[in-house]
Amino acid sequence: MKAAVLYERGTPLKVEEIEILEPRQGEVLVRLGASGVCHSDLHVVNGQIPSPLPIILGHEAAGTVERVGEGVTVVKPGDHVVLSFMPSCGLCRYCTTGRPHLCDVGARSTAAGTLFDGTVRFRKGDQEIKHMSGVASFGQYTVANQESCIPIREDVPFDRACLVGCGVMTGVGAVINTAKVEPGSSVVVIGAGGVGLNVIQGAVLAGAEKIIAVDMLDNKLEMAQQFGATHVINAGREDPARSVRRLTGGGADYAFEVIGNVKTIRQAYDAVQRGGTAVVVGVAAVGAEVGLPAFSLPMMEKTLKGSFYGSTRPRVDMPKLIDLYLAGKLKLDELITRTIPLDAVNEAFGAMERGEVARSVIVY
Ligand code: COD
Ligand code: ZN
Ligand code: ZN
Repeated sequence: MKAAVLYERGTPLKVEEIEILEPRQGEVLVRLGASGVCHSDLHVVNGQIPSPLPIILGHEAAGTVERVGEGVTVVKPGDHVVLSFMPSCGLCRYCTTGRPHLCDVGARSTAAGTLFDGTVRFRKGDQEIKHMSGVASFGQYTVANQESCIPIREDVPFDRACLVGCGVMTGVGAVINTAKVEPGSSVVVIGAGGVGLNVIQGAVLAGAEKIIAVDMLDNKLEMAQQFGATHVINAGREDPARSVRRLTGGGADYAFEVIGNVKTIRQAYDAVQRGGTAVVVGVAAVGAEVGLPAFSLPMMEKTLKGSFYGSTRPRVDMPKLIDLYLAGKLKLDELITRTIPLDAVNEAFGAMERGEVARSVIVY
């Protein structure tokens, strides 16, 4: 099959023919329909997210089950699926306490770039190729653990459905699952990119009253308004924390950092009022540290909290998000700036770096 392989950090992906092996016990061969290009894919290319190499990137995907290995019970050939980029074993301490996105087994195998059994299903000659997050969707097919396969209804196009696999779940879930924003709250979203726009529409779903979007680019702030932001701040022209305090009369109830930058994490913390919660969605470089005024943690009872993958319970949340889309209550069409062939994946990284797109989506 054709796939895009990262051989060396800081180099373009190589789109080439590679060998894909049959699914083994508990595994599923998926014919990919579409894959979003997310900033985390680029983070792996430039080394900000460490990963083994060579690897097939792509972690925001949907497709059709082609064949299943022995013992697969959750899907059958022909089923449409979204792929979860954190396969959850169902048995570890996190899975059994309702936090499948923190699964021990999933964390280990995704860090290793393998499936659950510690091996891979991609090869080029004698060389093994790793799987990003058990999804590896920058290719025509993939083999995934059945634990990654989330069945969905068939009346939603793959280029929409794939977005639920990362950006939409990560953003909407940060609001609904991680922060549990209450109706009437004031919410600040720092970074109105592919994920930040979904934090904004999550805040709309939660019934937030003020939704303040912060970005450096006016085109992103226009999109933010389209997704439900009631106010916008261009961080290149205004100090975000100060403008937020002015707009909210002292600070917001919630702030979300959706960039992965220590400076904007601090801005999120400063933007919340007494009793407020700052939620960090963006992943900063390994080793980066954030300084905080320590007195304000107890004295202002502020909370600083991380959110990974929107604290997703994929089998419940992902079909629900698709239902919301088909009911006209969640925007997916508007997230897709471009649909592209696999060969254009490197150009999609360029467009992302230049801030031109919410999402480029590879359609197979
Ligand atoms: N102030 C304000 N806005 C800024 C600043 C700044 N200093 N710097 C950048 N921005 C804006 C950009 O203009 C852009 O609009 C936005 O921030 C970033 O958006 P994108 O589209 O480039 O990136 P996303 O939305 O696709 O991804 C953002 C993440 C934070 C999710 C991602 O980069 C990340 O940290 N991923 C790891 C987290 C994770 O959960 N990974 C697993 C799979 S995603
Ligand atoms: Zn992603
Ligand atoms: Zn588990």
